[in-house]
Amino acid sequence: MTTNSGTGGSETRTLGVGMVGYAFMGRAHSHAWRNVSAFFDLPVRPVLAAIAGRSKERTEAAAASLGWAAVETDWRDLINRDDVQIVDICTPGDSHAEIAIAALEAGKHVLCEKPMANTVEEAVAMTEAAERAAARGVRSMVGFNYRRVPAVAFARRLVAEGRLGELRHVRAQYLQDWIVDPEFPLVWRLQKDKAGSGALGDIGAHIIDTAQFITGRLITGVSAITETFVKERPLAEESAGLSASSGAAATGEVTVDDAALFIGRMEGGMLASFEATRMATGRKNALRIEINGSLGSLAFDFEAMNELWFHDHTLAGAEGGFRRIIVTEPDHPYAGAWWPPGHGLGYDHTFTHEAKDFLEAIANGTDPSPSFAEGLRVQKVLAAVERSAAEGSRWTTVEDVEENA
Ligand code: SOE
Repeated sequence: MTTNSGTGGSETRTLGVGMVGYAFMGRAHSHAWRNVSAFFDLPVRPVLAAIAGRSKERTEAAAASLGWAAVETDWRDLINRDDVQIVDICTPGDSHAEIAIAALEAGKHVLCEKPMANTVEEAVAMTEAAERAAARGVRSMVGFNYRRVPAVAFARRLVAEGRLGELRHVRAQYLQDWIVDPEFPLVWRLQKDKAGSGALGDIGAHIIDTAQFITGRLITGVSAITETFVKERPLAEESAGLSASSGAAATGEVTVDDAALFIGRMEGGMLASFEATRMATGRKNALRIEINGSLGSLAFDFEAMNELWFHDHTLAGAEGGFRRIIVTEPDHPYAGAWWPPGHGLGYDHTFTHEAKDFLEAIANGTDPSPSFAEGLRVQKVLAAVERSAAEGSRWTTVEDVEENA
């Protein structure tokens, strides 16, 4: 951590951030690092020190538009910079393990995008590296940003306060439609070697984490089906030039799932159902979750992310029913730092909240959540889903995955 003398004798501690990758997630994270100190009163201030990407030209352009001070074309040079104390990994999953482990060993705090890794083996190695690093005061966290939606964090609070009573059901969905068109190209998210899995790891991981986060219960076993509806797609621009011959449009095989559905059991006797799909026409980013308990229920849909629906089953029947809570009050999680009640937040705020929580944990010397160990647990559920689907929906427990990892 560096200490800079501010004006007027006041001192501001700063932490240099080095980010790897600059596409969608890189842009979202840059925005968060830039504005977090303006809205939250933090013990440390992040500095956008350097950004890494393979193409010098594109990385320089990204640095200029996103506000990064320096550019590296090799992530190894980024993690070795003296002005970088936090490494923020926003690359496809196939590079997470290598970068995260090297950064932790170099003594850098690590924020890693989800899903944490492409395999359980990688996630185990990352978790072991994180535990060794934590013993030296080096922190790590997985970027499950939807935990930081105020309504989701508030749902967890209501559950923890016992307002739902004994928990019985989780019904979770993550519905998108951005690859419905069969002409949509074979981008990295549709390639198993780069992304690990398809809708399952990309968006299914979010609902697994969200369900476990709100309820405080882990998923213990699953029975799953997956499907790839569009099996061949035009090659994406960067690879098309390599294999297109004669003028005929080159296509490639989609090696991941378009949709993954599974039922599961959670700790404490809960039953759960999950659906992750990129083929739900008309649904753009519908992360939805409903939880039913003996004393009430909660329902959330990210497409109306400032709202949480709560049914209090202790009220007389005539007064019962779901009521809408607009989660923008000063005593709602995160909300007080922003606008007056009713002036809603958006997707970008979830990343700002993530940056805030990570910076506070580093400054206060506490372990941030979701830890790499929590990310590993999600990874094991993803593996259980894949294994179950490959074996005709056979019931598969997290323990099965641990035994034959
Ligand atoms: C693409 O499906 C994607 O960008 C995910 O990768 C993100 O994690 C999710 O927040 C939105 O959708």
